[in-house]
Amino acid sequence: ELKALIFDVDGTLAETEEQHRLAFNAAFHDAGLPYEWSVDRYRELLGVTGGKQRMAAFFAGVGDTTSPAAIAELHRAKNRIYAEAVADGQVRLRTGIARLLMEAREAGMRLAIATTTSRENLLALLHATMGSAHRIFEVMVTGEDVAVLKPDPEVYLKALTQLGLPAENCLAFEDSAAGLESATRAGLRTVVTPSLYTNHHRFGPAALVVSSLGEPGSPPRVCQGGLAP
Ligand code: XBP
Ligand code: MG
Repeated sequence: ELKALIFDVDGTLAETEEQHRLAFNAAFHDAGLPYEWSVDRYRELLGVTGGKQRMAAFFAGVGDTTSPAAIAELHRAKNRIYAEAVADGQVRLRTGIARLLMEAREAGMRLAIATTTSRENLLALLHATMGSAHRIFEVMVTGEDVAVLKPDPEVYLKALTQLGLPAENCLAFEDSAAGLESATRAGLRTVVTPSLYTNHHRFGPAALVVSSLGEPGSPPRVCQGGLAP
């Protein structure tokens, strides 16, 4: 019996990675660093989950010896820029997400989040896209709440613990191979909606791979709490 849905955030609830990429580049520029990540470069760099870890791997790769403290500060600057763009409405929920969340709630399903990003970035996105309706998520486990990021299963295992449900009563939603691996290793069945930056990944263990969770152009439904289309 299906009792809860657990959602990844970046790439799944919304196409956020382009805004993350632009924010990384703006942070590099503001710090006077000569780096600019192209779309193709960022595609590869996403193999490292976690923005700070991604920066550190990139710096190591180009022989840049910027200190971990300086990398952490750069990442904070990047997140300030990202949050501003999100608050400014630069990111929208992916097709079908708003309707799925509402219909799941109406059907008595519980909703949770399992993400690599920070709580601050998560809340910025949820506030901007669904206002107070983000309270429909009963459980939110972020990258700050785990010792090891995806593809490790920790974030999904924590979400299951907080829901108090076994994996067989839940369904995960992901957009990346690392996310799918994380959910699968937590024992979850997973629906994958590949995103702009992950559509070249392999999704072998997925229960289902679909291009989106709704029909493009389907009319948004207005509901209590103001969930945006
Ligand atoms: C998303 C990520 C994140 C974002 C940037 O993974 O890997 O690192 O790119 O976020 P997932 P931060 O969708 O699997 O959770 O810079 O905040 O880490
Ligand atoms: Mg993702």
